[in-house]
Amino acid sequence: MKKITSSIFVSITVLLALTAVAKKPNVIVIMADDLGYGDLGCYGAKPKNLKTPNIDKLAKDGLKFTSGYCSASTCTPTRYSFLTGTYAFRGKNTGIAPPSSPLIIPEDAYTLPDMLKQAGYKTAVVGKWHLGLGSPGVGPQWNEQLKPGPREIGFDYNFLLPTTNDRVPQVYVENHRVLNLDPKDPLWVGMKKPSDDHPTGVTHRDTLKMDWTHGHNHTIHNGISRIGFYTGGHAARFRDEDLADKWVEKSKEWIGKNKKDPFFLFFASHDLHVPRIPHERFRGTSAMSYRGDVIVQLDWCVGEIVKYLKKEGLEKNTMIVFCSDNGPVGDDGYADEALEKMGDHKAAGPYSGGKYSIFEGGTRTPFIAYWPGTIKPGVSDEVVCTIDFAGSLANHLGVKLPEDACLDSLDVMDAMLGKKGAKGRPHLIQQDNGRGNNYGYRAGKWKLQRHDSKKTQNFQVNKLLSSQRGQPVPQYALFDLSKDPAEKNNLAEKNPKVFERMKSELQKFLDDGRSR
Ligand code: NG6
Ligand code: CA
Repeated sequence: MKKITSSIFVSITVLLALTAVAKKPNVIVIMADDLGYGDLGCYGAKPKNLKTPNIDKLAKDGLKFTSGYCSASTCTPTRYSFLTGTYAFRGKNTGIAPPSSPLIIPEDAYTLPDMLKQAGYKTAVVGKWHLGLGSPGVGPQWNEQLKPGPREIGFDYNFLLPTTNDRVPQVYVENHRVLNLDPKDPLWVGMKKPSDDHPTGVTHRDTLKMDWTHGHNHTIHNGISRIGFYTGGHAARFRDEDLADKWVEKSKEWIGKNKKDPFFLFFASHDLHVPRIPHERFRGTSAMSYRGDVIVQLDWCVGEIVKYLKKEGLEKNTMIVFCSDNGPVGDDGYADEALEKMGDHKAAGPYSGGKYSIFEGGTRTPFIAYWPGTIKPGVSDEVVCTIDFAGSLANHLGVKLPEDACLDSLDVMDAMLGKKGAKGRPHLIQQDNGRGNNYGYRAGKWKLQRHDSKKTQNFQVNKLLSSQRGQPVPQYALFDLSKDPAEKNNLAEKNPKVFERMKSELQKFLDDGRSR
């Protein structure tokens, strides 16, 4: 009798556990690189030849956000905040990471993938990393074990482009190793020219397949000069043209192996970051220079992932969120005709600024949540941000975040799921790069700009629209986004009370060291 009761008890427990597991959706975050608010068909891109049918389908059958943000207008701080749930300006060395940066997320930090593992998930990152590898003060040991890295901060698996592809070296990192590295041809990476006769973008400029416009003139690989120098590791080097295919291949492979458990995949595309080098089959698909062609390539990747989920019967139990790491840029260092072929295309949509800027164009970016059968198709104006995944998913999965972690990650899960009456963020801090340079602060319809850096007070950097280049900005300005999305009309003097309130709220969140 005792035996029967206990076996019934065991079965019920197993059943309960299984039901609990069934309720945990797989989560795939597809993060584009330098994709602007207006760069997709579903966000109003007009050019006839810029077709993004697969992402448009996510938007049509999912929830398209019109106030979806990344937390910074450059890559490293957005990714830092995405994984730690804390604004990057609170951390050290969180600006754009150089080629030899050590891991900038402290090993003992509680991260989004840590939280998901606690909830029983398998976790992986495939694609661009750009958060450093190796110990503080040491950095990446390219010929040895590359750690700490993603696996030390919560990922079970990683297949990476270590920094960003305009930085050296052009090799894949799988878990702790450079893939296909021949020990007889060690990889050396540095910021100083290794020998007088080392060919660079300056000395061998006429051999380049794509010329540089600023920076990016050190070591040449695949006919393209980069930021930083390297030698060796020849067998390990990849072709820029093959990155997108590789991300898709490795993602499918990993999902295939891990589909029995709930899984979290961070699909970190390199498109449309410079150097923009589409695979041969995508060349000329957009009639908008390589910048357009890699948007088409990115769209293809999204289509492949969705197709694979369907094939494996995973689509209904997988939440996909599509987003970007910062706003758009035209010339970001290579002569790829992005600006020249932009025509009337408005890469930042109705917003001003773009990458590097705290104007809306810097951080207001495409944001689509897709989970067929669970998220009702529609459009949402609620404010959501890439920093909110930890807080939102934790609540959904019944995990309690530690008090001293994910300090700015809010629970906006109901808004992401499009639940009726659900509210997004009441406030959001936007930053440009690094620590405490410039901030945007949005609360409701109001947007405060705070430019602490003298450089941007004199010159609001905007490489996207040359007409706006070099416009001076005051340290503080106030805008009503509901009437003035382009932030042209400074209302600070007309609304002194709102202006003072916004200034002090922002200051309080900076001083408090947290906002949740
Ligand atoms: C800048 C690079 C730019 C790009 C950016 C990082 C120069 C002159 N400019 O320093 O090309 O690499 O860093 O982009 O070198 S991000 O999207 O990864 O933040
Ligand atoms: Ca970026």
